[in-house]
Amino acid sequence: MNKKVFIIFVVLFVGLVSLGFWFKTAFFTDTEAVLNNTETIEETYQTDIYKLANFSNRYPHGALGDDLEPTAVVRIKSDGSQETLIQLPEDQVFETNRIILSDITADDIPEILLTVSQLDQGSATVAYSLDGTEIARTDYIGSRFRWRHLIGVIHDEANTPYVVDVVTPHLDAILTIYMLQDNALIPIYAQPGFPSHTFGSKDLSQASIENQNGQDLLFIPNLNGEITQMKWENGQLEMVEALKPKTFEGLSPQLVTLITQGSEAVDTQLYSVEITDTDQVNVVIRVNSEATIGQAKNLIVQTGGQVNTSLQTYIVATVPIDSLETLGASETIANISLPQRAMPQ
Ligand SMILES: [Ca+2]
Repeated sequence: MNKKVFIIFVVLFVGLVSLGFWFKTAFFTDTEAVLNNTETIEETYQTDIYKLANFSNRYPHGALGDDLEPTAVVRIKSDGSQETLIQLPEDQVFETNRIILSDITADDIPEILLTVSQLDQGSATVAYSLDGTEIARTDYIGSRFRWRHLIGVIHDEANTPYVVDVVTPHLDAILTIYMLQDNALIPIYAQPGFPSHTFGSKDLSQASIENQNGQDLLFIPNLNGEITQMKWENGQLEMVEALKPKTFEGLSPQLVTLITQGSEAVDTQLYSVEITDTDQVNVVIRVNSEATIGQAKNLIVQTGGQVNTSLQTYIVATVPIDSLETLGASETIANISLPQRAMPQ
């Protein structure tokens, strides 16, 4: 090989390598930025923040509305320093958007509770200590894309903690209660018929455990569309009250069902209609024509609501529950309804 040819080879080689680096930087930096910008609910213990991170699309299930799931838990100290406590292996993701910190070992130090999904086995509920060491888990469900909705920890009359989740909330919806035994969460109670989550919704608080006057109460929807309120005593769930769904005069039965039970439509997040935790409801409203969309927006604002976005004759808004009747009864948007198909482009 003469000198000239050799130099040309070197130049070409260096050029290709540089081009490769440029491509990697140009594309992957953006991808990583997007992946890590996904919204999650973090938790604080003492002064440390615990946060989900390192999003991946390697488990494209979409139970929570998209195919991006976190794969790591990081701890952020008050000085801003950050350390990775947990990084899942390549075949697993955290199929949740929130950290739950709750003590399950009765030592007054919380554990980190998360839903872990495995590519072939579906979901398990897993507990880690605050340093990221796994301390206990349920079995996996056993099939890909079979999810469980982790609700939290409930205490019985002796103040013993038990983990609560709903296995396959979009299918049999089996409310399950676990006790900690060695390194396992052992199911000791299981009852089907508690659809605690709407497929495709990012809202994991449709069921919750709340302490009222020293008593833990589980609030969870049943198949009748009621919110049941139960306590856990002597190894049994005891019904305290079943709250009937609110009635909304002037709204179509379809919309009322969607408001009280959530939407099965999974085309896009914009179509989920759900009660938020502040006594408000997110709605998609379709008005009769583009001419009246301005009036409809004004009405939403006047009744204490907020227009989040609008497109052609569709409005996506957050409104107080109590103003729904006003909105539905109004002539402006008398035909309040939910589109069942994809939003027009
Ligand atoms: Ca503990």
